[in-house]
Amino acid sequence: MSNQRTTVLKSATPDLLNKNSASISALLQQYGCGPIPFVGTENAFYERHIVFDRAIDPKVASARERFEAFSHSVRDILAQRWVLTKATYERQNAKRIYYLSLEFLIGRSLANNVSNLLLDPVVQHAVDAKRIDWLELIDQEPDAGLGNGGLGRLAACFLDSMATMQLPATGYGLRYEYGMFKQSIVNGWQQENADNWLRDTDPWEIARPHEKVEVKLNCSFQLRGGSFQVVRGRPSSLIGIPFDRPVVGYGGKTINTLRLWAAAAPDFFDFKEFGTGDFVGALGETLEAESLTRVLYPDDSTTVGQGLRFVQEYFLVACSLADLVRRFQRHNTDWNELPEKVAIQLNDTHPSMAVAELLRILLDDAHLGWDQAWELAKKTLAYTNHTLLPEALEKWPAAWFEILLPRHLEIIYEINRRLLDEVRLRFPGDDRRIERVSLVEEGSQRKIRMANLAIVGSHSTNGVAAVHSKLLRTSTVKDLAEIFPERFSNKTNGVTPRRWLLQANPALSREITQAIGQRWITDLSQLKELGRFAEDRSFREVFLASKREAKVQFADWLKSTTGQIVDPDTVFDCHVKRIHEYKRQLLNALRIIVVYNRLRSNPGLEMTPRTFFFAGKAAPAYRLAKLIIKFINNLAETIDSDAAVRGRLKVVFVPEYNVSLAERLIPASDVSNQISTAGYEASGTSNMKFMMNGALTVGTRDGATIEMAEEAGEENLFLFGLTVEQVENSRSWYSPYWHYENEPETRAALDLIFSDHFSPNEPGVFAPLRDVLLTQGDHYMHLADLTSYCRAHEELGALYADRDAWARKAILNVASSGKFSSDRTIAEYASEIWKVEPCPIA
Ligand code: 26W
Repeated sequence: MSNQRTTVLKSATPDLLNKNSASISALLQQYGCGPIPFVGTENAFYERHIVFDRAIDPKVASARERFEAFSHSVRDILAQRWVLTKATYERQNAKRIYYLSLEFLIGRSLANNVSNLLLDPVVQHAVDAKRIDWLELIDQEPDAGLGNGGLGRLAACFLDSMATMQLPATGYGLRYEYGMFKQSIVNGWQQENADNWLRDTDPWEIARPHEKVEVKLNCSFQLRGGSFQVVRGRPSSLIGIPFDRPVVGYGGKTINTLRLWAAAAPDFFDFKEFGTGDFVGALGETLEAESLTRVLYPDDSTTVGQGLRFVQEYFLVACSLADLVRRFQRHNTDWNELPEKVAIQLNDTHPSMAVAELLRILLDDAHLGWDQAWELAKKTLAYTNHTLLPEALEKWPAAWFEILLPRHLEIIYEINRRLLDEVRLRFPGDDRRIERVSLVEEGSQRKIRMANLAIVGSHSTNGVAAVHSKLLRTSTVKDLAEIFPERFSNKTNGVTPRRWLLQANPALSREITQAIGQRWITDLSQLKELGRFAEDRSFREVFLASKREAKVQFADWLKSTTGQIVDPDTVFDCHVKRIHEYKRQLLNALRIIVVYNRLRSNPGLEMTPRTFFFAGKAAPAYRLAKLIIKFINNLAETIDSDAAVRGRLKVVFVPEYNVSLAERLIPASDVSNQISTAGYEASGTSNMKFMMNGALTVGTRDGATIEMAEEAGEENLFLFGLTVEQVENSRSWYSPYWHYENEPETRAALDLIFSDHFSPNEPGVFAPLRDVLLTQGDHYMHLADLTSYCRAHEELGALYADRDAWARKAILNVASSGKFSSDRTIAEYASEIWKVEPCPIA
């Protein structure tokens, strides 16, 4: 760890407030805040909001009303601190971080804010005094599901770390009225339902209409028959209304802001149309503008090339840059200072139009010359890549820029002209190279390569795990990395230990704190102190007991919400993430079928009873992913109705995977499956959450799992399968048929699927699985890894039977998970990319 980074980490660790203080006024005093009017007594802590906001008797308040009142009371406590945070940043004119992301997968906020504000004793007091059902109360809050998966959740973890480390950071995103769709399962199939998460008012957001910004476009839009149509050549504007959400750092010292933009029509009203009686027509304008931020795109793996998404991306960029430039100009007069005062991080290419937009502002609004504008823009911007999948790399038709943003297209062409001139100079005659690095992809339809734009137009490009960063540099954008080698680096992902350990797993957290004190909460490297407790028998016992407590709790929750019954004395073996071929839920299913076959043919076989949990959503248009869900559900049903394996094998597909479900399931897991085809999972972050919570990993050498094994020692994980190099080298000759023909268990598993054993009433429904696993060549090499996966599975089962040995390994995993705190990741971004320092609230 570099010295600089250590400094950022250390100075950023807040002095913990006195956790035992049960008095609000004492806490407020510690925060340096004055008293809150009307909070005379502890009893009035939340009741006053029921009385004054709702004008009802607290005795008759519904659970939802109690949730709102409670949240408002918590907001009261952070409000002054929030104001103070903003005032400090302004006064100090501190260098700011702006994290631009189309996704923030926040989850719930109440329990998180209570915990980060150290309010647990106050809440406990109110809950006891008023006999509140706390679990029912927090259950009233919908998950803020403004993201698809890993990338969106990473953004949320980063916000938590930046606030905890007292870094002056703002998140910028979109206020989708509908978040990630809700998943239900009907006859085994996924069904999507709208996630109307803002149906009831959200206590955490504050609209700031007076800080609205105007976004100018070169065309207009019409909503016709439910689809969005472009009207060319009729310039229009949209208004962005900011909605702010507090981001509470642990210890409650810094409260940063997540600013989400909602689209609205300009304020003017067409009186002429109104006068002629077309009242509805005039209002139509409003409707069309607002539909822009109506819904999150539920696709995490393909760029479906939807025009509305293109406009969403520009809208986020234009609103955020206008806002941050306005703030910069309030305190600075010299544009040359921009990179000293502003660091903008682009979360994937989704906001990469920021390159062209910032140049437009510097050229057209600030009237700088090209060279100066170009240098300033590059120094201000930085880009993170999250995927190597070619189908997920964004490319937008040049024609769309022409219609909507002709000035931006002009700027992009000028960037490209200068880039290609430079490349021609350095590599004379290398036309193929010119073709590859160009920002423009020629073809039947000209396209702009957004990753190339982000790399060329910024000073930093990073991947999210060592192996991913290396592949990015040496393969995906090799030519650009050769031209700008100094721009490339790795920043291995992390997750916030506050949400994912302290709050999600109170039983284990308690034992950790008992053993090593509470410093781990803001300095996760402290967990290494747990290492010596692996040899402590009594610690192993309390460790196993805490795992069992989490399993029982999960089993109870599952029963009460879905009716499914699982046995906490079986191994909880989990595979939870978006459903995608490369993540290989099918490989897991094949392994289960192999085990199923063994038990059926050998009823006396000794085997630790297992419960396999799957959860995850499929992109609505991804047909094979949806078929995989159907297959897992049919597999579950077949196994349930087969007396031969009852009590020894169970498969459960838990619907509606979201942050709250992850918080419940991960602490209850014994085994974490991280089994992507090597080279395809950029990092993974649930792998880290499982590790922290004492699950053992069975996984391939991919993404950050490689680094987890480096930290814990390979002997403490169950790694299997082809490596990145082996996958690459065997591509040309790999044939799934070889495995089908030479491995009896592989063949038997596949034949069982093909025989409609899992679909007796729907013959042929799983035929596409034969295509993908055999006929079409098994691109993700499921069959190549099945045998070694089954072997890892057996070793794992044997170890589980030895409770002591299992506990030892699990404890060593927890002790080795310190690197995977997002605090460490953010410390690296802060010192190596952003060059920002903590700005403690004075
Ligand atoms: C344009 C459609 C689209 C939308 C989202 C394409 C790609 C994405 C994301 C890049 C998908 C994503 O969430 N990637 C995940 O990012 C995590 C955080 O870095 C990594 O841990 C995961 O490995 C990576 O799949």
